[in-house]
Amino acid sequence: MTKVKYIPTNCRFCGYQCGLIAQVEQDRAVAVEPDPTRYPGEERVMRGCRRWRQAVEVMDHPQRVNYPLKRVGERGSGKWQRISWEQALDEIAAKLNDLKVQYGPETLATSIGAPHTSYWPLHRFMALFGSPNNMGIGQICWNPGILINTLTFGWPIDMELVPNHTACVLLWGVNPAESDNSLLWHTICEFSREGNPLIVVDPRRTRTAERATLWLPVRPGTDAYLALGILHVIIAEGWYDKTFVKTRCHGFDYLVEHVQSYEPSLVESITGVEADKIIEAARIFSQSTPASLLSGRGIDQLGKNSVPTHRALAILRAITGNIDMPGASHLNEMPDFIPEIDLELSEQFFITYCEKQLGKDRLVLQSYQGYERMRKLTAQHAKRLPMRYLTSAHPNLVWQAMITGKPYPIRSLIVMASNPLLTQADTHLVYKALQSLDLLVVLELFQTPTSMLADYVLPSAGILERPLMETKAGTANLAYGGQQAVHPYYERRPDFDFWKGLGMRLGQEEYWPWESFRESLEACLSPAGITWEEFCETGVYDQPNRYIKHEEVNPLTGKPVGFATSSGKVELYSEFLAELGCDPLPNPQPLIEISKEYPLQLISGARFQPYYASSFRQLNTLRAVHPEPWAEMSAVTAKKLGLEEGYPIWVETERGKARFKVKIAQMRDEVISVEYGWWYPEIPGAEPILGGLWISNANILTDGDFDSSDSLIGTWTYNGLPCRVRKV
Ligand SMILES: Nc1nc2c(c(=O)[nH]1)N[C@H]1C(S)=C(S)[C@@H](COP(=O)(O)OP(=O)(O)OC[C@H]3O[C@@H](n4cnc5c(=O)[nH]c(N)nc54)[C@H](O)[C@@H]3O)O[C@H]1N2
Ligand SMILES: Nc1nc2c(c(=O)[nH]1)N[C@H]1C(S)=C(S)[C@@H](COP(=O)(O)OP(=O)(O)OC[C@H]3O[C@@H](n4cnc5c(=O)[nH]c(N)nc54)[C@H](O)[C@@H]3O)O[C@H]1N2
Ligand code: SF4
Ligand SMILES: [Mo]
Repeated sequence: MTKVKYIPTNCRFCGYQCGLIAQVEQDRAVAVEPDPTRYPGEERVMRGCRRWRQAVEVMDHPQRVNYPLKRVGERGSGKWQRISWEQALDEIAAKLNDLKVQYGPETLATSIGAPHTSYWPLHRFMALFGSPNNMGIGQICWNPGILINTLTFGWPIDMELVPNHTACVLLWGVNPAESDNSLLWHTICEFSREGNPLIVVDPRRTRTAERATLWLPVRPGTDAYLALGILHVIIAEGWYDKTFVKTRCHGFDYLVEHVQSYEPSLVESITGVEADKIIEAARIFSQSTPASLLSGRGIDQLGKNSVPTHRALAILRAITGNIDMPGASHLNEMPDFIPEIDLELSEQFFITYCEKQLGKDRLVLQSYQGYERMRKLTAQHAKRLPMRYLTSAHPNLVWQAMITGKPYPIRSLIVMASNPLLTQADTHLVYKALQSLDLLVVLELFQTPTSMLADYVLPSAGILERPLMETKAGTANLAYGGQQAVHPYYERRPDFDFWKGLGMRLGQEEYWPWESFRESLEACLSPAGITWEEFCETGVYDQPNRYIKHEEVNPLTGKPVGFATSSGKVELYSEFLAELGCDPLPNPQPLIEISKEYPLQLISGARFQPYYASSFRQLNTLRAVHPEPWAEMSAVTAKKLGLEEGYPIWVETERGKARFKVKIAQMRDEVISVEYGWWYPEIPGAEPILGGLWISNANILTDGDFDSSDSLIGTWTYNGLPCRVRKV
């Protein structure tokens, strides 16, 4: 009789890593069930999620990559030869060595995406190899909030929603109903069911906005005006927290003067949000204590307007006294375990590569100099941000360097857990860049349009096959994860093994002391005083939050510690930015104007279930739920364009065109919202089709141009792009 084991493990189809129990027979997973005893400890999360049920199907899916593959024939021809891991690693290491000798270490770039896997082994390898050219999506995901909150409050903050305590929730450019089937979303649902004030700022009446007591359908890209309008009302009415402003905020007088002109009527004319709704939002948010604010990609992807919007929202939190208050927000702490920055080794080695960072002379924050400046602030409270995400290369400059060889040649790329042909801006540019390379290596679970162009595709161990430990990149004292349920199937390996294997071949032996990924995680946890087994039991390491830390007394000075900023206070007026010659107060930047030719505004990538970016289109069960890509528009807009629900259309921008089906939705008029990440794994995977890459891919329509992106962080624009629509 075969022995059946039930192993506590985790889902890995999104960042939450919910607890699962895997039923395992002879080292094969045969079934999975939610494990509500482990993180996140909530049955509702998994009940509402379709993905985890596919865990067993994914293990043996016919399109999984199971063995190391080497390209034979032309790039993209779809002809592969199976080779051993040893051969793959030897050949890749040798080629990288040759390229390094010829062009310098900066000739190697890497590409990462959303947090699908542990990225620190890649960062560690790159630090030791000597290249600054890791690119990700930080400029339009995560970094704007992290950097702006740090320079305003001295460290990143998390929003908090505490049942029966939080009095108001404001969701700004975020749609957890589709993007975040987490405990937070279920708590928001309950909060709104109980009749509490929920304000949602979004051009679309999303499933999140449907629950709102007040929906502000802002014109895409004009959020900074709206936030300044709300600040204007709060200040004019005297609705701010006078004690907190007086004792803990810097530059209130400048702010008062700055927001004076943002009268609700003016703001209405720019944002399209009615003046009385602006006043109502200001009143509710400021008069409810504690009030909680969460923002999302809606404002992280506004090009030059992302920074002023984040700054205005940080100020809104501050003058209403919602900083480091239970039920409003928590100013995070450094981890007890080894923080990401030390795993990366980036501090130790950055001198060897920071000079080569592309675009460093323009980027005030998202650069090594920027990092150094921020570190001077956070060091006051003995904190260090992770370096590699916050200094990652601007993708547009990397693609250009591949194609033109300027300012120096980038001849090789290793792609891990990302699919840049679908998820980076300007697919034509990315395609041209990938085609130009001497070496393209892709670490993947599945064949994707990106991997189809590779020289080597290496099989990664995914869900159920590898240990997990995620942290908020070392910006908080929280880690979660657990053990693998089975050994990797076929010849798949954890991504860590690839980086270690390559490092061992390239002179990095002393920096890879751990036998396995699991051993490295164990070492990482040890300063926190917990073993790997203890960690796996609950699936989480965290500590009770401390609040109002700015009032704690420093025993050396006898004074409150305040905030780790230039002034020691919350910087409404940013001395830090002023010193760098940047706007110390939030100033909205000119919008990308629509024209006669492109009269509509495009949102290129709002989230939707059951997919995650370009992932999961190959899973039939999920595909049946959502078989085709939609372009949403209001009934008024559709009528004006002569369209009806279900019509196939081309959405066009200056960059190109992509095909979608019309879906009538409640949203602002004159706005089109297309789904992103669409390709067709069922279509043959060779050139020129590349899995249907060129049909409905939203990033054919976008542009990540460096010079027109924001000069602090390098944020480009995904929301509010001029576009037009044509019937197919
Ligand atoms: N137009 C537009 N573009 C956008 C956005 C937008 O809103 N609009 N959003 C941007 C944002 S915020 C993000 S985060 C990015 C997301 O961009 P990506 O992270 O590139 O998106 P995914 O499609 O999730 O690609 C992940 C790939 O990793 C593979 N994978 C999963 N787990 C593992 C693993 O453990 N190891 C390895 N080696 N591979 C694994 C999956 O099979 C999948 O092919 O897209 C960005 N692009
Ligand atoms: N199902 C699913 N879940 C995901 C992902 C996925 O691809 N699919 N991706 C994951 C990743 S990588 C991320 S970063 C998160 C993102 O999570 P969210 O931030 O929730 O993601 P989005 O849906 O892109 O954006 C939120 C909202 O911003 C609105 N918006 C667009 N333009 C504007 C604007 O100009 N102003 C304002 N105020 N709002 C605007 C959109 O209509 C959208 O409803 O989700 C994660 N979860
Ligand atoms: S929310 Fe769903 S997809 Fe994400 S980890 Fe949990 S079960 Fe998996
Ligand atoms: Mo993201």
